[in-house]
Amino acid sequence: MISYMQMEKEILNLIKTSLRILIITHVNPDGDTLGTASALKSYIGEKADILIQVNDKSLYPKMYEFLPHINSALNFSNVKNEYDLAIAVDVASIDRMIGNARKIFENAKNTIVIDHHKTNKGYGKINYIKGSLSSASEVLYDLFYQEKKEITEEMAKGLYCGILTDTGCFKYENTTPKTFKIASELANCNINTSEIADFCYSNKPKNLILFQNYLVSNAKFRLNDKIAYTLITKEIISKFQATDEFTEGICETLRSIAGVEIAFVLKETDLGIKVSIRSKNLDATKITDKFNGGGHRRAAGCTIKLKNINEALEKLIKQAETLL
Ligand SMILES: [Mn+2]
Repeated sequence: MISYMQMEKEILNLIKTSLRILIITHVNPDGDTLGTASALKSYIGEKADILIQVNDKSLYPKMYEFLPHINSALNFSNVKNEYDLAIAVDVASIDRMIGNARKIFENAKNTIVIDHHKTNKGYGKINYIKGSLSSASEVLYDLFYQEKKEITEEMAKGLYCGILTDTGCFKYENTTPKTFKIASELANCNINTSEIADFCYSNKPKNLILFQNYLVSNAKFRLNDKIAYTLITKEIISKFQATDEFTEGICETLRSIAGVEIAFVLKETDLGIKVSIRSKNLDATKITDKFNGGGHRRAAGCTIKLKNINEALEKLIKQAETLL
């Protein structure tokens, strides 16, 4: 095992010596993967591109378009295989890279993984993974700190967005004194923190709110209300013309109910039933481990290879009962 310090040196060196660099975000991109990618591109400059794993620009979560460079990011239809360094940010496993993203990553001469998922086993040449940090953005801040490079306003915007969204506005238990300290440093870089919060949280499509309210009012409960869940069928998705970003936050709402220990959101997809889990005190990865998923103690996910959503639900509840 090489030390973090050695890794930091090697990463900074690879960034300097590589000619073409591709920064890759995870599928269903969120504020952390996009914020980290944006900040890293701001740092590297011209010779780096960002790949967001969608077929077309209309599928980016629109609220994050305020981030520098996200508007000009590549997608599956216009990315070329011409990079000598590929950097995955916030991508917990190589399975979170699909289509040509994975091919380009595997073909690159050098590969770096920058992440904070405890379940990340490391699939790059350099695996800069810090499982105790709140967000990939916090990990990237550590790298910049080592370089003793001044954080520009552009870089700060991305890093702050990643930290804000992955800590649920500094509410989750991944928020440490160090997180606040970094947030304070970033706030000193001339960014407008209240405006960033508005972009992330007060800028949602109308249909998203209607869709989420529908799902919350159709939530069901088990085990004396310790388990809460809601089911997203293909029918509901088409009724509200819901994109992936529409489901963000529903599971947190269910978990926020008094007495609920664990919340599930199940969604029908072509690959099977996609599951999000949020918990209060239980280790959610103990459930997702059974289905080849991953994540964090209080926020995890997996895809159950079944067609029937109710069948998948019963499997999950059975696992949850063993923990409760
Ligand atoms: Mn993250």
